[in-house]
Amino acid sequence: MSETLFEQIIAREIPAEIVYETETTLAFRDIGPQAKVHVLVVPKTRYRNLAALAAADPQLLADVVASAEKVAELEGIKESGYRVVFNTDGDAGQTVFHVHAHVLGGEPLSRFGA
Ligand code: IU
Repeated sequence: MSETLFEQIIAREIPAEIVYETETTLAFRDIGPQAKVHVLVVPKTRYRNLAALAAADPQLLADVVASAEKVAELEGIKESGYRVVFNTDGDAGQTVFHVHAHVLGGEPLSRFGA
């Protein structure tokens, strides 16, 4: 049994619109986009959040960051600029406890806040 739906997406057990894949990462469109471009990049190995990933496997974190940049390039937003977000726990609204980078862009983004 998978820990989160993201394992099932990685295993191709449930569909997702995949935009990029490497040996260690998978990128797919968010089902509830918060910007014109909203893609999630996940490591294929599950860690609960950014800090856990960074502590356990810094190379894998670097792979996620490199994949996020590649997604920006593929989506045509590398030059205009984009945002990479890792939500962590309650107040940040993390709902899926398989670390993922949100890659957001394609339009001017509002600043951070509540
Ligand atoms: P969060 O950082 O944990 O809040 O982000 C989880 C995201 O995963 C959220 O933006 C959802 O819309 C998105 N998502 C998805 O794209 N596909 C899914 O099957 C599930 C969640 I579950």
